[in-house]
Amino acid sequence: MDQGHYQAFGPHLSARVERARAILEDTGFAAMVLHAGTPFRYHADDMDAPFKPNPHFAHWTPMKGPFHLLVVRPGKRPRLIRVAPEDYWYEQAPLGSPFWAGEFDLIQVGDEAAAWAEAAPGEGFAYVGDAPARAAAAGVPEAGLNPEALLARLDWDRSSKSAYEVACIEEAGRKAGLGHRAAREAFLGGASELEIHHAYVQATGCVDAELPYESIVALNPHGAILHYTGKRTERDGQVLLIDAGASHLGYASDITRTWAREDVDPDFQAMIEGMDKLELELCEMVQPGLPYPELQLAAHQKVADLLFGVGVLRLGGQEAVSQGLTAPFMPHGVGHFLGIQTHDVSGHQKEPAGGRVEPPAEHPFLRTTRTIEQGQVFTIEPGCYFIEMLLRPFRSGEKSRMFDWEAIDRLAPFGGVRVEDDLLATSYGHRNLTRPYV
Ligand SMILES: [Mn+2]
Repeated sequence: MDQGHYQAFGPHLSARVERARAILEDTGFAAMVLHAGTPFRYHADDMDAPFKPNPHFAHWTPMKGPFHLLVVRPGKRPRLIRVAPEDYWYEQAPLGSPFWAGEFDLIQVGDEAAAWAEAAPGEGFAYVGDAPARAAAAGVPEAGLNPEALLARLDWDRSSKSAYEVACIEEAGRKAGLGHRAAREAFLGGASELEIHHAYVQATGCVDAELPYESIVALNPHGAILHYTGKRTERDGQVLLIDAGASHLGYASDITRTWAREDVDPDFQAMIEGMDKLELELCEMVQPGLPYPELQLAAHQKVADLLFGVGVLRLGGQEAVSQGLTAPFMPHGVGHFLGIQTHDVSGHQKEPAGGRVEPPAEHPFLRTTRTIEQGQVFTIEPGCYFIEMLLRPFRSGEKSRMFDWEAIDRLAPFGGVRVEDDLLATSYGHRNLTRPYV
């Protein structure tokens, strides 16, 4: 990563400090403690799940690991209390001198109790984290434990990305792009899903636990299982649907590509090419002021035309959408906010203070109902699948004749198609953060 990226951290943190001052004042708190979090331990086990920090903590610092506390008090430098135990079971890498450390009043302690003693919360404090009982015991008043009004404001702020955050997401996209290209080579060489997955992680330089989500590596009909994570060992697929991202300094990328070998059914090949084209057309629509749900409606109309073009539907355009004919083929939302979380917060939030805008009744899985604004980062990911449980109700009855069932049964063994990129909304329109890399 270039030096400019590191330099962008200072303004990112200054913005956090400035925003926190306004938010604390508006919500009536004197200070807040952001908690990195507590490892999640499996029930009746002595093992923890892979640790993910509290995203509100990660918004301030890319410091890894649990238990750290960040004390934010207007007028003072943010105080970062790092818990660095002596331990021989797990690696305790020394902090070193990361580029971000100079922005904090940083101290290190040996355990969680010492961190809380250093934080010394009291009257007027708010706490944001997964251990409210621990925070209350340390002195955070009841009204300050994950207060809804404060969380709504913090969530809303996270939907507008700083230049530093955009650079992190783009770097995560560059890494994922390396993985996607290696995965494609492995697929074309006849590899199994597991081998393709290994090619992916090798090329990104990430172990599985560092990926922002469990990769979907689906050959043939597995592509129609939307969150297929099986990675079975069948090889020589004709179609690969791969949905995989990477992480950089706590920020995620999220990319999907669908590749086919030359011996695939030409109509399925046409679906892949058509999906790629329509996805780029949806990306072209992105600009400030556009309500995100319009992308969902446009995606359905374009998918209708695609299915009509390859002969799967006997009707295209808005007429097909109105009759609900595309619903079984694209049963998910066209995208979601992206950032520290793969499905980032506040997609349904009405305003900074909170509230919720529900998605349209016909599109219950649409993850953002916001109007596009400069600084937002989100995915665009139209798809089209042959999912028997969703198609079955149409096989008989009035609407059955709108479908070419011979074509559907011929194409279903190839699974489905999805194409996904990560978009930044800019003042002039948008920038595609992932296309340059795969
Ligand atoms: Mn996605």
